[in-house]
Amino acid sequence: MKIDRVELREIRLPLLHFFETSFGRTTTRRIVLVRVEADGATGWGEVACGEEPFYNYETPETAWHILRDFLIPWALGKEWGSASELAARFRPIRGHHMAKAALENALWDVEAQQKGLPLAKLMGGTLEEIPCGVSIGIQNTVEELLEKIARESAAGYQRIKVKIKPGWDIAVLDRIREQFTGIRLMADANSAYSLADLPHLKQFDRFNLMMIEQPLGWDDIFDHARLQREIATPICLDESIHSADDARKAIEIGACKIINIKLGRVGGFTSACQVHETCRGRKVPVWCGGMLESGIGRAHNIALSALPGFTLPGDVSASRRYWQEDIIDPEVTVSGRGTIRVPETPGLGYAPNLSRIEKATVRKESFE
Ligand code: OSB
Ligand code: MG
Repeated sequence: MKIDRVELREIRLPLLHFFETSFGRTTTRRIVLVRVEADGATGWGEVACGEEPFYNYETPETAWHILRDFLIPWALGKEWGSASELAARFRPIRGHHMAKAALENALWDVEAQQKGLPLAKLMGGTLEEIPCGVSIGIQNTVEELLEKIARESAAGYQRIKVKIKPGWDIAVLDRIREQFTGIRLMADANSAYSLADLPHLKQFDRFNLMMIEQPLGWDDIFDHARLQREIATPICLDESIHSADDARKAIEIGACKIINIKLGRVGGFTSACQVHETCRGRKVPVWCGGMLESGIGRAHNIALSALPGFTLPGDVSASRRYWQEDIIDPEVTVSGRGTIRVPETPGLGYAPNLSRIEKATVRKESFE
């Protein structure tokens, strides 16, 4: 594949409802999209970072810089045998995984089209439909949260994840379990606690959670291993796993029993498949995380979720939970059993809607 042209654009998409985590509230997404033209085919990728450097250090601005000044010049005009070669080429740049993933994943889209394969199949995906959960942010009141849980459970979603932080945790989980005894429930702290909170964190064991996600430091595995020895609830790591090596080390020291794989956080499909292999070989279940993606990132997440080790419901859910109108056709829909069908057409399996993308665009730059 020879990359003839790359286009960067930033779009703004207002969320239907604000999304709040322990690190802050998002109301409108700023999303950098990457469009790659190679051998007459067009591939799309999405930078998954947040607006502010709170989940990790990347922002739309840092991603634009790294793409414009390094990744795109390195990729442009060259012949690539496979998109996985881009991952190898990008290795000298430390970090900036979400910027790298957007370009690499766009080339995977091209490769899948050229090979006439759905992206999921190209990655080794075996599932025909993927199990879906939802991630529900911190709300203004507990009543609003309970209403949302009722609605999503009734819609068929297979597990509910709630965001927690000090002051929005034990009492909230008590209320949830009072009303929803049997649901599959988990909690995501996004690094809101420390080992000093150990007595507090031990109380979580009474809620029968499937797992607690990233309770401690965003860059920690050591303290998580300490914590996992003290609590029965399985720990799932998100923020602190950036590679298959990170996953191996975390599993070996007992820092987690489950791993959330995000394409952006680990640097793209090549790395995500390696993390998946590492976990599968050690019988550690994985699931696909989300970053409030538009349809393009969502389509990539669906393809990843089709790999056989993705045995737990992920955070990949219907477009209409986020957007008035998604930027792909058809939009992502979820069955009454809480599943998404994996597309069987070549490439992404969803068509980017160019006029909607154009309308949402606030800046654009082309590279030939
Ligand atoms: O920690 O999984 C997370 C959203 C933004 C940043 C971090 C996280 C999340 C989510 C939302 O939980 C998942 C989604 O619905 O896309
Ligand atoms: Mg998380």
